[in-house]
Amino acid sequence: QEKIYLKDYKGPAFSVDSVHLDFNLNEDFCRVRAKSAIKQLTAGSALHLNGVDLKLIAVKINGQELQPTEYQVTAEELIIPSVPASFTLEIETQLEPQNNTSLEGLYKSSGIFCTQCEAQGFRKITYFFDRPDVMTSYSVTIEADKKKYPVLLSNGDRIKTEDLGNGRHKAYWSDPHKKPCYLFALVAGDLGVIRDTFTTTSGRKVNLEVYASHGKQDRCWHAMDSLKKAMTWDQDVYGLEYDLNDYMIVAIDDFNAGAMENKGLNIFNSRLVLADSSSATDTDFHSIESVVAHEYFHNWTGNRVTVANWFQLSLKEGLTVFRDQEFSADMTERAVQRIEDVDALRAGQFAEDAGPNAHPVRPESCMAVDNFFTMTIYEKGSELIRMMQTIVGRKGFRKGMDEYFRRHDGQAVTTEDFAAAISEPNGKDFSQFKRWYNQSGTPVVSVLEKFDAAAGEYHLTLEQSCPPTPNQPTKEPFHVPLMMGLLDKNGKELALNCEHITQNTDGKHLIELKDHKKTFVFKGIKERPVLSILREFSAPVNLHWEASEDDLYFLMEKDTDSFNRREMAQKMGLRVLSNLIAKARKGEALQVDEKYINALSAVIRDPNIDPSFKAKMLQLPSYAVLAQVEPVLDAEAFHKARVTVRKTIAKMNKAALLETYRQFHGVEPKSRDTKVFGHRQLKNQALSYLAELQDPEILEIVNKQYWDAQNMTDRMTALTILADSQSEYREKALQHFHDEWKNDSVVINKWFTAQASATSRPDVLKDVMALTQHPTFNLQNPNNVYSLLRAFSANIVRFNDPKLNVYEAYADKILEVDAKNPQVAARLCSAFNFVQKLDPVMKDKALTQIKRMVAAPNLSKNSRELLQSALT
Ligand code: BAL
Ligand code: ZN
Repeated sequence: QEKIYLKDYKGPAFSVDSVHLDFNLNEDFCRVRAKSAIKQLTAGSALHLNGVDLKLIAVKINGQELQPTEYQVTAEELIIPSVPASFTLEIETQLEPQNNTSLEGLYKSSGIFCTQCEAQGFRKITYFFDRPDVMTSYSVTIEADKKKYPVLLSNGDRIKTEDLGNGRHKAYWSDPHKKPCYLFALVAGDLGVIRDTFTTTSGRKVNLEVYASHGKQDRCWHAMDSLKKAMTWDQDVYGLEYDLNDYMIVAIDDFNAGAMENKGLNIFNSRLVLADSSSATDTDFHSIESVVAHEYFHNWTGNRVTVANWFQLSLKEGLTVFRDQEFSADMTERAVQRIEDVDALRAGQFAEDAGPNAHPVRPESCMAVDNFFTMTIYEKGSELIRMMQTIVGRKGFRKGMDEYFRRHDGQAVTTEDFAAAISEPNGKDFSQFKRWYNQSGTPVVSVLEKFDAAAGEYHLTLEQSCPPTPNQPTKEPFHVPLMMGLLDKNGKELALNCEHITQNTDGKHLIELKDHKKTFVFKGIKERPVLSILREFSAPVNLHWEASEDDLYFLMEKDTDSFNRREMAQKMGLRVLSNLIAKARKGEALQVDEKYINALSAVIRDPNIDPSFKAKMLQLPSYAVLAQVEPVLDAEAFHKARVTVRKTIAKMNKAALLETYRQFHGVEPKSRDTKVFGHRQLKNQALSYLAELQDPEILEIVNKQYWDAQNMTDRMTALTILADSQSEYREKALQHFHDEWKNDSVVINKWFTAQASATSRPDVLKDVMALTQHPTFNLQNPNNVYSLLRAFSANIVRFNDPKLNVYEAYADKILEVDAKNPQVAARLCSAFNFVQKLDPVMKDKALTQIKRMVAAPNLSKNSRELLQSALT
């Protein structure tokens, strides 16, 4: 299997003025007729059209059917060596959507026909230029049985629907905006719908529709509200309006990813649409709001301006993640949102960047384009956009975005084009900054401080480096924007008198580190200041800073930057945990540092800290972060250390935690206000700390919360605690949850995850494998696979249990999934990202399984690419 390279990219040799697609949908086959108006851009070019798993029925040029000698069909292409300069091409293909288990192209989910074309699914529908830089206008007709498929949808404007008189009907759609084929969509089925309208600033009345299976309409209103909020926000913040008369969202049960931004017809995984307070947690509501917004924002960043080739994926994904993160920050609490985004970046993307599949935000090569949908492209990509905004300020960034649309609306462009549109109107030079797009790995910035009392000078030396990553042994220095401040002993901001420090248009003080090493001198400093650096996590770097404990505790309490207050709590938490892990590995007794416990106890008892922020302050560093910073991934030692700290905190604060719990428990249980969300988060966190005590009195409270819960957040918190216990209440609660939700394809996934995530139970592997055989589990449903198998691999403690043969059982499942659905299998492969961190025995076990999978004869290129790299 061959790699493709960015350096080989060539623009298209043909353009397509328009395409008409006619679908004839039946139970056992689907006929597709595609009629395109094509022009040669490079004279004498042979026509190469992409197509996979298609049965070709006929090819016509200008109405004349071609003889088989006039074209060639390979496993991946239809080639017509000689074509006129301008011509009409008609292609008829036949597909079997009912047998399409890859969930790419046209397939069936619970009796509904639907499509997923990004990245390369369109080639499973018809032979076409399946590349994003060929943009054309589409008209579509869909014919199907009227009773079984009353709803027939595609992109753009609804033209009409005809009753064909024979029990069948036909819908006509036309999309006025040119688009690449990855944005094509079709849905046909018997669906329920809710409707609303939105009037844009310039007066366009847009019909909004959210479709889901019958009986689920009541759970669609939150998605509808989120859509309207997103439409308003994009007008207010970027002056961007919607450009069609209809905006449709369809919820589908079997969907590889989260959602898809097809023009005017978003198709969503139903877990990211359906929600009410009895079936969805606060976190679900939040995710739905942010993903609905994300897909909506793509209408401009992705659809109106798209990517020239898939190596540029971050052009639209990084930018759109950045936009959805900013939207969420405006809808909720900015500091808390930033903490959550950075936690996710660190746990997932930093691990990816340190593992065998590290790649640049703009990659140079790949085997499977679908493997580009990574946290590096999305989340690190978003950080790159954020750094640009930090450097030019918000106003400057808006000016750059306006320029981006002025230059590139209707085009397929590159990350270079984006950087130019932001930097040029702001008079900034981004030539060094662009290294962030080409160099993989998480840079390290080391901090060295010196205070010269006699001269009244504070010297800050910053040195950057970046560890080697696949194909990139050495790196050039990055352009790193570091937001910073200096505090006096009372926590007051000091005036910064330093010639190299800049203030952006938002009033934030910035060091723009461009050199490998540089010392910044601050003058007029009378007392040793306390440094606060990397405020708001202004760059995706690892900071190496041996700050004193006193300074860390001081900043935890007093920093004016909320992000850094919590960051210092994490930093202290890591020091404490690392110390305990080292002791656990030597078999020594574990005792938690008293100062640390006192600091966290003070946080618990401080009535002036906002509850949602307090919940973040009290979180210990995750296992995923420990796995990165520790030299060896020793699951047992990690678990011992973390549980010891949590237990000690609970023991020292039992009364205060119970008080917190009682203060907020049962208050406004149905409210979805951000404030109430924060209260619930804090009181449930108090409960989960208390549960570490394994005290019968506490378990009774947990059990009561399960049975009395008036919302899913409370119910799931209790179930998750019970599922990880040996409590007598465990089985009854799990059975009840199962019986209640076994027929609900979305909610039952929570039941899988609760069991797969248990860290203290020794037999999680047995539980998980038994669940794969459970009647409610379907290995062909991506949500089932993710919520059970992927959740299990994220359970670092049990997944890497040296006493069990987890890797072998997991590899069996990857192979089973891979045979049906390569994209889903590939997502499971990241479980082996930490292989280099394992001790020799465990590493050997993991590598044996990786080799076994790579040797499997029919392994997909998606899984092969990810696994193979772990061996090199
Ligand atoms: N384009 C794939 C789904 C998303 O990122 O919106
Ligand atoms: Zn996206």
